[in-house]
Amino acid sequence: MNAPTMKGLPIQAPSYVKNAKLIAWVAEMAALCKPDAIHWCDGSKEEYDRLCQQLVDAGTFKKLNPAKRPGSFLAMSDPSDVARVEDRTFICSAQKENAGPTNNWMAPAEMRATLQPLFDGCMKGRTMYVVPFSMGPLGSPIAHIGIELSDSPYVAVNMRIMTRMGKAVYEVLGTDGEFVPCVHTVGAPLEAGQKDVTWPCNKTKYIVHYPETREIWSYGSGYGGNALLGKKCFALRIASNMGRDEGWLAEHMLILGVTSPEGKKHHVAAAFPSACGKTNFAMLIPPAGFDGWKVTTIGDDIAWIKPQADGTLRAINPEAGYFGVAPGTNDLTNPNCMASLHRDVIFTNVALTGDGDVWWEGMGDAPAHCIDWQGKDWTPQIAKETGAKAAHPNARFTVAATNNPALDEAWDDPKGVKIDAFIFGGRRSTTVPLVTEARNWVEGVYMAATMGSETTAAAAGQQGVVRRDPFAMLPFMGYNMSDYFQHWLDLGKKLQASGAQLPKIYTTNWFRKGADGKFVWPGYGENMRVLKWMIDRVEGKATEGVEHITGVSPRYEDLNWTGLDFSAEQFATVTSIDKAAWQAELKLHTELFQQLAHHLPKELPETKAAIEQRLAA
Ligand code: SAT
Ligand code: MN
Repeated sequence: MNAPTMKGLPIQAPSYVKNAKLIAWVAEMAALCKPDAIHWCDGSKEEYDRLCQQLVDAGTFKKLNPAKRPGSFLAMSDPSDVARVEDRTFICSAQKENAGPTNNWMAPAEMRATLQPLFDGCMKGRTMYVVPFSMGPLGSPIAHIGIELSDSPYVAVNMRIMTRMGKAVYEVLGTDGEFVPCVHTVGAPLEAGQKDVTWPCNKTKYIVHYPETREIWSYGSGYGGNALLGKKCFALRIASNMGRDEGWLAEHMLILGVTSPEGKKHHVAAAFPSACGKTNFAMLIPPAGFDGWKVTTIGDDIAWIKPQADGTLRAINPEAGYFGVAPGTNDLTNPNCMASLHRDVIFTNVALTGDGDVWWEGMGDAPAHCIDWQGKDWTPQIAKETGAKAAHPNARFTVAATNNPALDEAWDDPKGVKIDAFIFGGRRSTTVPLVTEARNWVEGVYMAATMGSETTAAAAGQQGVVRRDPFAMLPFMGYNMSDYFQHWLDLGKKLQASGAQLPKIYTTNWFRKGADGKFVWPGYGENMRVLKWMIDRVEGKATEGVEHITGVSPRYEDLNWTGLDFSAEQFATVTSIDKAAWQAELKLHTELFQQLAHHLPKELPETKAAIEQRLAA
């Protein structure tokens, strides 16, 4: 057999790469994308340092003051490339109804014909990085391997933090192991002699998934989930398809451990839409009145959850780092996160201070002057006059999980951790109470399926609009949403049949506002008060609480208030059920069910009818 070639030149795969399918695929993609060179990433520190220096030389990275932030860099993106592009994200299943009404769809053949000319020569003048990565602990039975080809060194270094990236992946892959092929280009080929820009990207963007063939093709963006393809594209959109076919769950959930003063440990998986404080909840520090309680982080964004023979669910964090929202993070809201960011961090779109450090809105006192995320002068006075933000609202940090002082000792355990409870939390200024426990699995699935949330800066487009965000998965669902609801219901039945105690399901809303338009619930570490109530319920220790139309909520006296000044009136403001608001809310559930009518499990309208009856009573 002839060696695969690029522009007639043989592909020089390193000797430790032995997977023939991989080598042939790289050759095929190189022939299409026509890069000037191919770099097979080995994941070493030396390689990381070299690529970071290259990014500094190119002007993409600024090296931060090593006395203030050792080993850290700041990237400022193109102002047009700052968030996920949901309207440019496609699920290209063979049948349109398998993508479902919540996804953009195009027939695979048509999409391939669209992408072919865009990818033809798209890497000219650039290097194609071959990035081998494992989602989940290397070799874990729950883990899966991906290979990302990208012409962005920014992507290569971020992937080294966000995943288990490097040479060892090839050993797991062997000669004939399976991998998910992920191709990414910024879509900005360079003609001979053309000078590069610091953040190459293209106005045209396509984030494309082929669920049947488990492929990802991404064009035109260098930012976050558009470009770091292990994250939302693989670990959620493609993995949700794998999970459906193989009987497991790929969820937009953090995973945390809670240890009581007696040393008893529980694990909770919690789904919140993007930029709704997931990282804060995953790193929560228990407040006054919770001496001896400890919260530890297994994951901050994504959970892969597999049912076991004994009817329990075990979860791993497929990622190895955090790509978290910087603005609003400070020593009060999330001290563990701030401590994680002392060194070896890649910041994107925060502000640069005069002493070579970073700043963002909500970090603390504003500097007298800094350079904003667009490279312009920023002062508090300019901000007052123009409203200019120093950091983009979706500015991010990329940091290794091992930087987190609250990292759980089992975070890298290939077996994962046993899940005792699920939380689904929307961002709602009205209607939805602070916390509700579902009376059973079906009711929990109903509450998760009908969850609404106000949109945030994590996605391009208008902010603050309420939209239905089932399971906080709306932008990340890789197949028909109603089939996904069915998958959850089926799993519940299966676990129940095995006689195991099902995890309890909760909904939370930290974001209710008072008449003055301000948040009433203090949130952050104080969320421990709600978490403790859940754990007590799981343990069968808590009082009965109060039963209402959608489930069970605690009474004021059911929570521990030591160390917090929060009155019964304030508690009523965040827990009250407003009949008129719920009548309006249920109309929106009806609209959602109309939209999702194809394959909608009958249990959901049945549950809705029961809620309506309770509301009318
Ligand atoms: O998809 S990103 O990782 O860019 C951001 C998010 O939605 O959490
Ligand atoms: Mn997320």
